[in-house]
Amino acid sequence: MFKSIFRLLLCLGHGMLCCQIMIGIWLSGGQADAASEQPNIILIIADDFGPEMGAYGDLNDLTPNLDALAASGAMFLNGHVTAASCSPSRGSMFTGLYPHQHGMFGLSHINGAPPMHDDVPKLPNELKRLGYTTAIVGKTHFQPFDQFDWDYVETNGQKVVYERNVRWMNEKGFGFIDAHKDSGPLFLVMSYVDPHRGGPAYGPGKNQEFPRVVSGLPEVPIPPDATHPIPYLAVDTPAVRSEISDYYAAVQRLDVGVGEFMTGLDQRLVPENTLIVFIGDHGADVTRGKISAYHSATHIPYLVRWTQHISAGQIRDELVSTIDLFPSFLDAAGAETVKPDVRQTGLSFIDLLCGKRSSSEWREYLFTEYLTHVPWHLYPRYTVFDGRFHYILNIWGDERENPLVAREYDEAWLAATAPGFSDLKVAAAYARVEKPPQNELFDLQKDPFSLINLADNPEYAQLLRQAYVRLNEWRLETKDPFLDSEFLADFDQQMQAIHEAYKKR
Ligand SMILES: [Ca+2]
Repeated sequence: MFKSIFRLLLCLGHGMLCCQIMIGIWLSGGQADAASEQPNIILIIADDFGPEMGAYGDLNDLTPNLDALAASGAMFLNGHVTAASCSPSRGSMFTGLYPHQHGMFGLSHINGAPPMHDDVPKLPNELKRLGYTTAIVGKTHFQPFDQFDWDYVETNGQKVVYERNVRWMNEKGFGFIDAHKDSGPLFLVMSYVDPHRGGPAYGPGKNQEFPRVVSGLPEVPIPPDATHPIPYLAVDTPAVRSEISDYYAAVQRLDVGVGEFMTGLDQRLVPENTLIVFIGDHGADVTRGKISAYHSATHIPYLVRWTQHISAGQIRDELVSTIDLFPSFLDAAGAETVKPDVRQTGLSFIDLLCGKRSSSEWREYLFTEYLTHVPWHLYPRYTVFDGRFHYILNIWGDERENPLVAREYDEAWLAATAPGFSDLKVAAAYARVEKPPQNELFDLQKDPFSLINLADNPEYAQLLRQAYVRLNEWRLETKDPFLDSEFLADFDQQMQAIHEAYKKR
């Protein structure tokens, strides 16, 4: 109770707002009921979505509903996932651990690929312990799924089912809310599939497209010739515009879906008693986005709304990670111990957004990693970002080629690696994707799209050393098993064996 009052008093919305809140507490005799102390928690995840929103300055400006959500609470400018691959990233959301800690190093659906360790903290289980009813609607893509305690998951009796149709998704979410909203606080994950690519399998000649229109949405997809390519592609051709317009059409559909979900949500649950977070699970599926380690790979939209607790219109530049979701949700839910597991290093952004923790007390360095996607994409790399400089350590850099560059379906890749491509700076950046050096260092302030590698520039030698030392400290602190070269060699062999078995199927 002390904690709740303390937090309310410190909320950024001063004056009349705090008066209203205090009156509410007095009217309830100083005993706010359990429901009002424990907000409903709604986590909305978009699949393969970087901050391509109007609110983040995207030139196509196609996200009025997401922008409205951003304006109604806090928008983090420096939100990142832990890894730019679906399963490892999602594992971090639900455990508060980095992939090298939770153990699901790559995609979870390939036979033999490692699942998360049995003993990881599990977000829905912890919230259930605190009285929540839990549900996940849509894409899951993490294992061992059955050890996570969901009260509601849509299945066909054997496995989880979901659709790209955003209205189908919303209908399932509303069904869960309507059935359980009177029985205590809810934890609901809405995990949309857009703007993930869809269609046939990856591979030469099997161009995997972004699905432009699904179930009639969007009603008016952006035309190719009006589309601004995603800026960090740094390539603009008619073919790129055509492909990327399909990505943005999928973003339009996501925006409609989230907008309609928000409308229905606010009709069902009291806004001041409902904490909402919107994130992507990593950047767009284009070169130097998904499945890489660049800033653009892990940078995501990161929005938080909690009406009357978090003042609207906050634009924040702290470095936040998806490992912060776990402690933040437990904090909001009133858990006595915000960090139930010593391995967790996330921070509660509730404290930050309500003024209990100042910006100067927040983290100075943000860490990400990439280990593998499917097992035959193993290429360990680690990054540290201080808000300006982004350092990437490629463990096999200068030694092995990156196995995941054959993006025959990626028009920017095709353009930037074609003979005669004239922008040498951009060509060099794309060449580094295929043959990474051991060290990459970018000044995001001067070079926002990570095109100029400063690692070999003597002027940055000291900064490079410091970044390497800090990164190594983090790997030691978080007990990264890949620090052991024998562990890495054994894992490499295991992954190759899985690949051989997969090819013989
Ligand atoms: Ca994804």
